[in-house]
Amino acid sequence: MADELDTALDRAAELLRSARSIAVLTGAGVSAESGVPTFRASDGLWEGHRIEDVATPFAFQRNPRLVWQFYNARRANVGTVKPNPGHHALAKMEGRWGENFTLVTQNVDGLHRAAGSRNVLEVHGSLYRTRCTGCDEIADRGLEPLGELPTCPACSALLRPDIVWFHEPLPEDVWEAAALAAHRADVLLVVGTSAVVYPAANLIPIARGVGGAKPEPGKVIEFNLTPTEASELADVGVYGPSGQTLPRLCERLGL
Ligand code: BV8
Ligand code: ZN
Repeated sequence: MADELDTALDRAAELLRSARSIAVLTGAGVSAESGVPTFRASDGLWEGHRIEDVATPFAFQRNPRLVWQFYNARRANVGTVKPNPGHHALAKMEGRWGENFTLVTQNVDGLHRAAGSRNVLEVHGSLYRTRCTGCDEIADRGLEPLGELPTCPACSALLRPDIVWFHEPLPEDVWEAAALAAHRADVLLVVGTSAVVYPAANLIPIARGVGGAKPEPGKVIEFNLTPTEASELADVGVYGPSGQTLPRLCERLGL
């Protein structure tokens, strides 16, 4: 098995050496080794909740107290964790490619920025931010516990997490930038995502230039524990914990 992983890492490094522009799509798996639970655990529950009960606008309308309980618990968890070597490896790669390196994350835990990544597109929002249901004010509130039903200091309306729930559109400008980065990418790294949530998962066919949208199809390299929905679109599959495989990739790149 080890030599299969070595071969995949060699191939991945070879593709990256000649890459001018790189995009990355990360999901919960890149934060797993930091102690942040992933979404699709075996029981289909998410921290003991059904997604419909805590991550949709209807859930918030129906029971904002439960939704805030869920998000305050995740904010508290993220306050106790730190980036793992996988996050740091991606920050190192950005140092090498500069503004030709765009990191698109579905994660809301802020760990990429904490590891030093700068060009980060949070397509599903962030646990650090709240949005006002009255005046739309968006504020970074750190990870301090927010009360059971936090209200807006400006207009006293109920605050909500600045998170994209299911059935909600992604922030237009962030999505446009992510799709452009994938379109321009010579190589897309797909790290720690089951690639089942849309439109984020569309970045993979966009990077490949499906439908002849690109003169040269981009190469896709998957970093995961196991093959996923994205695997058939991947040129290379690097299977192992990303906290170990990404640093080994950086070693091969001399970073
Ligand atoms: C939209 C914020 C339309 C919440 C999230 C049917 C009904 C309703 C909707 C739909 C439907 N069919 C399709 C849809 C659309 C829906 C969707 O895609 N649903 C899926 C589930 C079928 N999408 C939406 O609703 C989107 N909005 O479509 O709006 C619209 C358009 C215009 C105008 C109005 C409306 C919104 C999607 C965003 C939802 N919000 N997050 C929160 O986080 O609190 S999504 C949620 O899932 C997280 O963001 C998470 O990142 C994301 C994806 O999950 P993953 O990150 O991939 O995590 P997962 O656990 O699944 O996988 C972990 C992977 O890591 C695994 O592969 C594992 O093997 C690997 N791994 C584990 N450990 C490691 C590892 N890999 C490496 N190393 C390790 N150590
Ligand atoms: Zn307000």
